[in-house]
Amino acid sequence: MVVTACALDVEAAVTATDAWVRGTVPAQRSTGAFVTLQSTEDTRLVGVASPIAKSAEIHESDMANGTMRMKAVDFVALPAGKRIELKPGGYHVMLLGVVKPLGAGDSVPLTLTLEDPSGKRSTLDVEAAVRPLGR
Ligand SMILES: [Cu+2]
Repeated sequence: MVVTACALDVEAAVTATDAWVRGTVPAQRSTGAFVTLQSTEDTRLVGVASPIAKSAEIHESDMANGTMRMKAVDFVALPAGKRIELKPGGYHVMLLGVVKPLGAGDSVPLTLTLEDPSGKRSTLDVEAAVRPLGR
């Protein structure tokens, strides 16, 4: 699925592809969401929201002393023309307070908030397919 946001007064067009969310088990309240983004102009991903989660944070994973850790970051830079992959082990969206189990066949609406260098914000709606655990 390809979604492109293009506001009339902003030159940047951001394309989102391969959006997916990791499936959950019944008691699980958080999970990761992933998407590949490409912008025609320098842009930043500054926020994410979803109706299936109480909140969402942008996280970055890194290895420290052989352990995978993650921390919240304020944004992900989307340099002009560069494909930026949010993926396991790298940048990802953390969905927190997930309100229902997510399984195969479900899809999760995500609203991405983008900010151009002048600070002007726009949103991009993406539908992310759930990938069952273990794949
Ligand atoms: Cu995370």
